[in-house]
Amino acid sequence: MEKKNRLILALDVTDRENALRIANEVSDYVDSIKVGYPLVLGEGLGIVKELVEIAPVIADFKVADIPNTDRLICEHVFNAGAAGIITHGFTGRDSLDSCVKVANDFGTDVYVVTEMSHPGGVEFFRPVAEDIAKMAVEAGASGVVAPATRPERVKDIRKIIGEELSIISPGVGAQGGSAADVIRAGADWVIVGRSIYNSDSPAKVAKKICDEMNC
Ligand code: 3DU
Repeated sequence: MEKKNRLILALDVTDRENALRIANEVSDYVDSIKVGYPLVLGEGLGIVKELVEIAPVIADFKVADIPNTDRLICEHVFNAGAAGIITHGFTGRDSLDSCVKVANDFGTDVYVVTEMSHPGGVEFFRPVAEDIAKMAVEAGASGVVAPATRPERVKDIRKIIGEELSIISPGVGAQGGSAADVIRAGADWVIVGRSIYNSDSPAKVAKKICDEMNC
């Protein structure tokens, strides 16, 4: 993904009309649009084909199954035009390898969740986050997902993954994280949803976040 604005829009609205309106409004300020279950269950995978006309799409399906099922999910998502997919890592190396193999065949990206950004993210993830980050490096993933709500953890994870992998970081705004702080801690991109799509002026908010990251 080309690093221009360091902002990824989390487009968790559930209808096509709003999705396309908001995506178009903020297209100058985002490097990518992340879609997940809310929008795809609302409108079908075809929405990805429409959104890629506006910006590259990352499919946040937090893929977490056996290798064969993971392969089938990745193939569908990349055939729909997504440039990247988010997977879990706790399912183990063989499952992650399966996703990375499909991504390599398509020339697309795999991002692995290390520790989640919500309060419950520390309950089970915290003890395994470093191991998952190491595995992401060894498996040849493109990057990891790490919490903007805990910039110190982003710093820890950056130390483990080095400079080659990217960190994409959700938790800015509605979850309390600061874009500038997490970029300073070592994230490459912030992922922002509600603060942008629930605003009366999505473009204004997106621009403000971009300005904040000029740090
Ligand atoms: O809190 P927001 O509305 O800015 O949205 C954050 C997005 O990032 C949302 O799509 C959520 O599903 C996703 N995400 C996390 O919030 C935390 C994670 O650890 C991983 C993904």
